[in-house]
Amino acid sequence: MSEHEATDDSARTLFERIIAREIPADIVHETDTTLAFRDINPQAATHVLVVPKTRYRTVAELAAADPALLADVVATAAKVAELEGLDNGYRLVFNTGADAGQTVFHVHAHVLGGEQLGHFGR
Ligand code: D5M
Repeated sequence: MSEHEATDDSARTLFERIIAREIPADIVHETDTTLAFRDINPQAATHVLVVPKTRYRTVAELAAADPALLADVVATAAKVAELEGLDNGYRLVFNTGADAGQTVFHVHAHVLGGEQLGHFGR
């Protein structure tokens, strides 16, 4: 376990348990370093989450500690968009912290698409 895997709590997150196959998920794609699975509460016709297999709490923490792994997450998101046929575009979102409504503190990219998306913000 790296020093980053339990920065503010010792409990394993939901996503670590999905990565370990302890909780079922609808997995879309997997690489050596990332896992992509469907969001349980979809906010668009296509809504997939991409996580690094190593836990960092936020995208800022990931970017500072392991930029190559952040690049892997973005590349997996692009692969998911290709596999899901999001040829007309998609949105990549990293909710970060309370104001953005981040609920799971294992960094994850939301891949949203498959329909015309509304403008984001409030
Ligand atoms: O996004 C956290 C996301 O995680 C939110 O969109 C719901 C999703 N979620 C919660 N539990 C599950 C399971 N078990 N499978 C798949 N997706 C799940 P945030 O950016 O932290 O608000």
